[in-house]
Amino acid sequence: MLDDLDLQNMTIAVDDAGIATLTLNRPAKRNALDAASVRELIAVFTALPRAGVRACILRAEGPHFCAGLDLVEHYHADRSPADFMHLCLDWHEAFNKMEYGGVPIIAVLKGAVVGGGLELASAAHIRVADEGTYFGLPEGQRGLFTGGGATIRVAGLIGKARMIDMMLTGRLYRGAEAVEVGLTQYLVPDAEAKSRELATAAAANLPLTNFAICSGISHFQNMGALDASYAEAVLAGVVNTQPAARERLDAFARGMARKVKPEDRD
Ligand code: 1HE
Repeated sequence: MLDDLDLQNMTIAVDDAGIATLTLNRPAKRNALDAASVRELIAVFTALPRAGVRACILRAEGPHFCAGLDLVEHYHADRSPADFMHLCLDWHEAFNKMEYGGVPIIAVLKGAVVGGGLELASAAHIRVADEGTYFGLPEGQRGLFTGGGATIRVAGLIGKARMIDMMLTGRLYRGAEAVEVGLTQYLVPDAEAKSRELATAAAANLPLTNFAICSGISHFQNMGALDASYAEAVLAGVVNTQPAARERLDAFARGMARKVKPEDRD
C-alpha cells in the first residue's frame, strides 16, 4: 500500500517493528512545502492508518525541518483567492489526517520550524527538538497569514497571546523556553535517537488504544464537555474491552506486569 505511493519530495520506509519513517526530502529548498508536497502528505497520511503502521517518525533531510509555504512557488503562481483557499484546504486535509488518523506521529525537529513548517510539526502528536531548533511564524513579516491550521493548533499549544506576539513581531522561541511555552515536549541533544525511542514505546501499545489516543483526544477537544464525556465513554467501551487488552490485564492480575514506578522505566 505504501509501496505504491509515487513520492518525489519525501520518502517513506517501514521497519520490522511497524515503525514508519517519513523523511521530507527537499533540503535544497529547506523542505518548503510546495503544492505537490502537500498532496504527497495527503497520500501518505491517507495510506498510513490502513497499512498496519504502529507509529510514524516524521523527520527531514538537511539542516532545517521545514521552511513553511513554498514562497517562490506562491510568488510565481500568482494565485487567486479561491486558488489559495483550495491550497489551504489541501494543507488542512493533510494535517487533519495526521492529527486524527490514529497513528502516533513523532516529529524530529531541527533548525527552522517556521510558518507552515510549524503548522506541520504541530499536527504531530509528539515534538522532539534539539538545541538548534527554533520556532517562528514569519507570516506577518512576509505580508501573509497562516493557512495551514496554526490558528487552531499553534494557538492550542501556546495560547493565542503568544501566537499573536510571534506573528506581529517575528519573535522566535528556542531551547528551554520552547519547552516551557509548549512548542515542543522534548529538548534533547539527539532528537533522532529520542524520537526513535519514543516511537518504539508508542508502538508497543495496542493499535486500537493508540487510535483512541491519537484521534479521540483531538476530537473530544472540539466538542462541548457533555458530548465529549459521552463520546469518551463510548470509545472506552470499545477500547477497554478489546480482546488483546485481556492479556495485559491478565498479566497485571497475576502480578507479572510492569509497575508504574520511575525505577521500572527503561
Ligand atoms: C525557500 C523557502 C521557502 C528557503 N519557500 N523556497 N517561510 C519563511 O518565511 C521562511 C523562509 N526561509 C528562510 O527564512 C530561510 O530560507 C531559512 C531560515 C529557512 C533557511 O536559511 P538558509 O540560510 O539555511 O537557506 P537559504 O539560503 O535561505 O535557502 C536555501 C534555498 O531554499 C533558497 O533557494 P535557492 O534556489 O536560492 O537555493 C531559498 O529560496 C529556498 N527556500 N525557504 C521557497 N519558504 C499555508 S500558509 C503558510 C504560510 C507560511 O508558511 S509563511 C512562512 C514562509
